[in-house]
Amino acid sequence: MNAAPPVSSLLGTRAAALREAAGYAVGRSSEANVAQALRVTRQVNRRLAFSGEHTVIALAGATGSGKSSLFNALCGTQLAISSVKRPTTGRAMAAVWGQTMPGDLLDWMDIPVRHLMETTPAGLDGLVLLDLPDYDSIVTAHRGEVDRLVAQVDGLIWVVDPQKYADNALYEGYLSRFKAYADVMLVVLNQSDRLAPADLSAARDHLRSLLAAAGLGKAKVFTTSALNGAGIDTLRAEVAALVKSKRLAATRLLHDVESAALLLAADLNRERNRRVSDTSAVRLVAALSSAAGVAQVADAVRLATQTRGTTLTGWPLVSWLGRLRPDPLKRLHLEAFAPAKTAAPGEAGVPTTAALAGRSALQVSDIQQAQVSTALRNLCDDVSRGLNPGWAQAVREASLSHEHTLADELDAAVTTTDLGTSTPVGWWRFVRVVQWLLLTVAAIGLAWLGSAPVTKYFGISPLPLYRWHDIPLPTWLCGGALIGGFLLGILVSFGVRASANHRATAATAALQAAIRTVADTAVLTPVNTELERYARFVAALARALP
Ligand SMILES: Nc1nc2c(ncn2[C@@H]2O[C@H](COP(=O)(O)OP(=O)(O)O)[C@@H](O)[C@H]2O)c(=O)[nH]1
Ligand SMILES: [Mg+2]
Repeated sequence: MNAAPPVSSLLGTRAAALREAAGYAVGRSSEANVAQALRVTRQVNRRLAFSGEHTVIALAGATGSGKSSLFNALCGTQLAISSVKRPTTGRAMAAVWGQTMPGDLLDWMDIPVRHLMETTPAGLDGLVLLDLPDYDSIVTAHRGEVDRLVAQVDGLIWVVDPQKYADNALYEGYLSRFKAYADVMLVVLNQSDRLAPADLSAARDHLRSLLAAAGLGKAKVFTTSALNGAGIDTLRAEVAALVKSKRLAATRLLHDVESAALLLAADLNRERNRRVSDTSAVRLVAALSSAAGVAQVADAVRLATQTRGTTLTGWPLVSWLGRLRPDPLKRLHLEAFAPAKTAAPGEAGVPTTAALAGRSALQVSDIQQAQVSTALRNLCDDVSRGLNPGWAQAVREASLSHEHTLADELDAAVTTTDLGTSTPVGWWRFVRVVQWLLLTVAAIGLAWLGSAPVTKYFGISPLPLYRWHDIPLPTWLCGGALIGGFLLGILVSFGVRASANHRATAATAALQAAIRTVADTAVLTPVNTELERYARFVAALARALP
């Protein structure tokens, strides 16, 4: 085998990527799969923390298959049976070849019964061989010990005997969990001395076919006899080859990482560039605008502008009537607006956003509420297409993260938006001056006409009544100014209407911008953040997989 296989260098990066992916998947992917991924990464970290010098290989199998006998045969001494330190067969036992006892490693694996071999045959330096309890033990604790250790070892020698090897339940049940590790698994048909050579060969072929059917076709099959030593040297040589390759531990762990990553990636949609589309965003803003009463406010702005403009620029003799009409903005509690930009919030006379929030008298109908719900649902459906239910649910929750404050946020957006109605339109003042001038002229004309009895009473010579086209000048003045003012009022009303429309349009734009900000903070940003998390999850998973 070649030195420095790439597998060990891959392990660290893949395990880190799996850890990252699991972190993103918490609360989204299946809890069991996330837990498994985290367990595997912990396992890798712990195992990598110990020196790579040691390769842990366990003998596992059914009761009486010959695990302990093979353990002794491989050790070349009666360790397993003679050891008086071994209180029950419920605990594993370790034999270590090499100069030193890997105490930390065995402590971590919780194997108190350990033996350092006196001599180390060529090729076995660094081998830690475990004799496991019976996987089919009737004692639950023994089975638990087997489960715990097979998850921690680097390699497995599965021992079967001629009586029980054909047990179908074994292949479909217990062994199926090793599918991913078949290439680093040895299967030993022990007690070969009990079969005639022809039967042994047939049994071996049968065993191979059973393994292949169970998806373990890559596992190498050996035949041994712990009794007469047949096949033991070949098995030991194979074990030595595994130790020498130094790739066992990393390969086993790499398989673990891969399996855990595949679990997380199960029916995963790899489409990562998910973002809320412009269409969805626009629809949401439209629904929110409707719910926030933007149209209502715009209508109020139009009406208020028109009333104020007409009152100011109309014929003064009748325009004062406009003041009697209720201001539609006041009715919506929107009249108190003073833009926060003009003074620091909280300053005297300037209402703060908080003080204004939730104070508008706009009513949200059930229909508008339903429109918002529909827009939110469509938006989520759009970006969650093909996502696992857990992730789709997370997106949905992100879209509803401001559910309880959304109404207030919208109201605050409406009440703090400058509707542009605080000052009169510039030309209105000019028209007003003209209107009053005309009225003054009319008054002068009237006074002139009515001056005759007064001058007569005081014995003063009457004011001359200059005539033009046979009509006295003051009559011209009075009538002309009155008719002029009236006509000007009518003419100007068209201009006021245009101003009102213009202001309503401007107010709509300002309100929609404010609502877009609410949509951003309350919905779009939380949803996009969740989608970014998904993208990072998919990317990390891709790095964890080959
Ligand atoms: N004929 C024969 N008997 C064996 C062989 N290996 C083990 N045995 C016997 O099978 C029984 C169970 O062996 P043991 O090693 O304790 O099996 P374990 O339960 O898997 O540890 C013992 O009586 C052994 O002597 C073998 O290769 N050939
Ligand atoms: Mg035993």
